[in-house]
Amino acid sequence: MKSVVHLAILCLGLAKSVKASEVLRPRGVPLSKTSFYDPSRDFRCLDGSGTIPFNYVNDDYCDCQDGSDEPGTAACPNGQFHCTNAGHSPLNIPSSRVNDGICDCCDASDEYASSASCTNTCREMGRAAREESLRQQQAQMQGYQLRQSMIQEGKKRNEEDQAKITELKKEKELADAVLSEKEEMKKVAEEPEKEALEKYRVVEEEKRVRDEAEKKERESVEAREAFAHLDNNGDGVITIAEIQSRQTFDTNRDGEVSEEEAKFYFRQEEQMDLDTFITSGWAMMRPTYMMDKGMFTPPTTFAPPTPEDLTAPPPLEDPEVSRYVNSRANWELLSEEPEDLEEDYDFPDDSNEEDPAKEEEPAEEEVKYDEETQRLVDAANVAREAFNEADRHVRDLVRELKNLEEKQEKDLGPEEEFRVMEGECYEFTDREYTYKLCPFDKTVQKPKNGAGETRLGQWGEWTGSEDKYSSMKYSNGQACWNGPSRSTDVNLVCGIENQLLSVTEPNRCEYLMVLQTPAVCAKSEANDSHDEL
Ligand code: MAN
Repeated sequence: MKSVVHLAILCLGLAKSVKASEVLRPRGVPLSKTSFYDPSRDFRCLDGSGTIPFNYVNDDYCDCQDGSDEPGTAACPNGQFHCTNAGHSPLNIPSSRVNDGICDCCDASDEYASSASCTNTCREMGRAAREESLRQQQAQMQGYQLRQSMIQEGKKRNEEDQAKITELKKEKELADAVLSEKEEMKKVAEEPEKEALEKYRVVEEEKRVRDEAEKKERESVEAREAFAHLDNNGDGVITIAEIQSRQTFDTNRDGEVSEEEAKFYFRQEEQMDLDTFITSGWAMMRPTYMMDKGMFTPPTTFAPPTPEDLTAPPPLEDPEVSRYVNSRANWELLSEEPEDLEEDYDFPDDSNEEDPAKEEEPAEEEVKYDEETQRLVDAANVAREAFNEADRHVRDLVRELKNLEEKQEKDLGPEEEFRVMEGECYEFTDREYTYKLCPFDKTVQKPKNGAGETRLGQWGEWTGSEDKYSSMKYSNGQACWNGPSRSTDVNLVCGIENQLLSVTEPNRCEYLMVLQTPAVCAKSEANDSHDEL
């Protein structure tokens, strides 16, 4: 019984095969293996594991370990079914897909006994595939031609850069010479200037001491006047009661000068003599006193004191500082009742440059040099400026040279084909980020929500395995949170324009970019025939 079934299946298989390929072979056998399937002999399993009568081939029963006896059925788990796919490309599929109801082969040969009504689509598919292949060939051809232009341009730029380096080096030699010359001239000009200014150093110091003394004297006169004014009974001391008698010191404007308000100026003492007044009391009192007299304007940039300021003992060391800080009660008032103040005090508006506080202290006069000294200072200034300019020029040249030399150290392709990409950047945007690849420089990622850029790597090296120039590595990018620094691999594929085709992140903080560029387009057969034409 088994052999009858064998025969029937075998015949069916052979009959169909004949139609498909014109060469007699069992179903699912590729043309290249026809000789192993000779119906006039027993079949020897292709792995040599056994020999079976030929009618066991494709009998839907797996006899050989390698599945070679069942190329046209799904009987062997490891069998291979070959579709001829005439008009398109042949295909090998696992034989488990034979008659599984799904059309795998375009010639429908894998579904010869199933309910799937597969039709032969090989002609159409073949045509489309040939068209696509032609298109690709043409693109490769065009890309290859573009690559030639990139090579040409790259070589040209390389020469230009090289020439520029030579030129810059010469220019730097000259600039160095000019710099030394200017340095010498500066020295020569500064020597007499220094000597001439030496005389003035003494004069300037004397003047500073004089100004200081004058200032002290002015303040002392001012303090004495105020003291005399505040010392109602002329007994040579100012008491708390005397301060309380002056509305001026009603800092919280409640209509009376409380003891506390008055005591503020006395530092725990009950009264103050002239000396104490001059050395400390006046400095604290002065702003309030002068403001009341309309002679003092608080600085507009001065911040009102904080609550801590108001409880801390008043700092008195520096009269300039304490003069302002100790007017704390006034500031308290300022922040509490600004409207009232506007009425009581004549606050200057911001544009008013007449500042009485400033007016009191005469501006420091510049020491005037005699004509000869001034001439020497001017000459030294000119020499210094000339030196600085020469120095700037040298530094600019050094920078430019360094950039160019660094660029020259980069491997921009065996034929300089990648040089034109140096200095360019290519972008790719996905749902979340815009990525940027600046070849031979860096890769970056910028979130679309407007946040800052993240560096994904700096130019590292060529890393292609078969062809070194087929991929690049950018490493040492920004550190990944709790991980290594970010890095990017860039695979280069042939295409007719430089374009970043895709960016993915296969592993966290490891990015993969695909850059299309004519620079990697190899010569195709089409190029050869094109060249011949
Ligand atoms: C950012 C981006 C991502 C990256 C994470 C890692 O969100 O750079 O690409 O995976 O940081 O924390």
